This record gives sequence, C-alpha cells and structure tokens, in this order.
Amino acid sequence: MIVRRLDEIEDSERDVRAPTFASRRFLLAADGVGFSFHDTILHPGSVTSMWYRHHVEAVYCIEGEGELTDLESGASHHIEPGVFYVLDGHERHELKALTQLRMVCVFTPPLTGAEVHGDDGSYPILDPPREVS
Ligand code: 9YT
Repeated sequence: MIVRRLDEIEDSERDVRAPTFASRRFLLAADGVGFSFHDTILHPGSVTSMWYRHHVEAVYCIEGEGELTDLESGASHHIEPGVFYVLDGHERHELKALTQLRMVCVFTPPLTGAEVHGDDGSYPILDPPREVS
C-alpha cells in the first residue's frame, strides 16, 4: 500500500511547475502501478493547449470554473466541480481557467515525472525513462 499526503509532495520533485499549472504527482511510473495520478492546479486566466499523442489522460474537476475546447471538433464544454473528461481519442484540446482550477488527472502510460510539454502540447514517451523517486 502507498499512502501519500499533498503536503509531502508540495515543493518536492513531485511538484512540477509549468507556466500555466502546478502538477502535484502522487503516483509516477517509478511507483509501478501502471498509471500516474496528479492533483493539478491551473492558474486563473491561463490557457493551456495540449495534445497527448502518446498518453491517455482522464481528468476530474474538483474546484473552479473553466472552458474545455476540443480543437479537432470545435466543441466547447463548461468545466466545474463534478465534470469529468477523458482524451480517449488523443484529441488536441485547450483548457481555459476562468478561475483557479483544481483537476485530478490520471495518465496512462504513467508519466515518469521528467516530461515537459513539447511545442505541440504533448508529453514525450521518455526512453529510457528518467524517473523521479
Ligand atoms: C488537465 C490538465 O491540467 N492537464 C495538463 C497537466 C497535467 N494534468 C499534468 O501534468 O498534471
């Protein structure tokens, strides 16, 4: 069993900062469970363009208001607590944080912790993985 607390992760190597968000990673590839699990804060007013070509991401909003746009279909969805989405088709998408958003995110395959968003908004598959303990 793995038990972790957010306050242990904050300001550690598992607290990854990007220009538009902070991602607190409870589970990474090194934990060996087959997915990674993140508590992500998106900053108010930010817009994040993403395209997870190599991963499937599931996302559940637990705080804030935002707008999710599928950049392939053009469809937009209001995001608020209780809304869930999964990029099961690896869709290019954009998430606008109207207020601070707090999202619980699961990635498969799991992130190693060393990925950064590429110019296209994807995370690479790292081979060999550089894992954060
Ligand atoms: C929903 C969202 O914030 N996705 C981008 C960041 C990703 N969740 C991460 O790296 O934690």
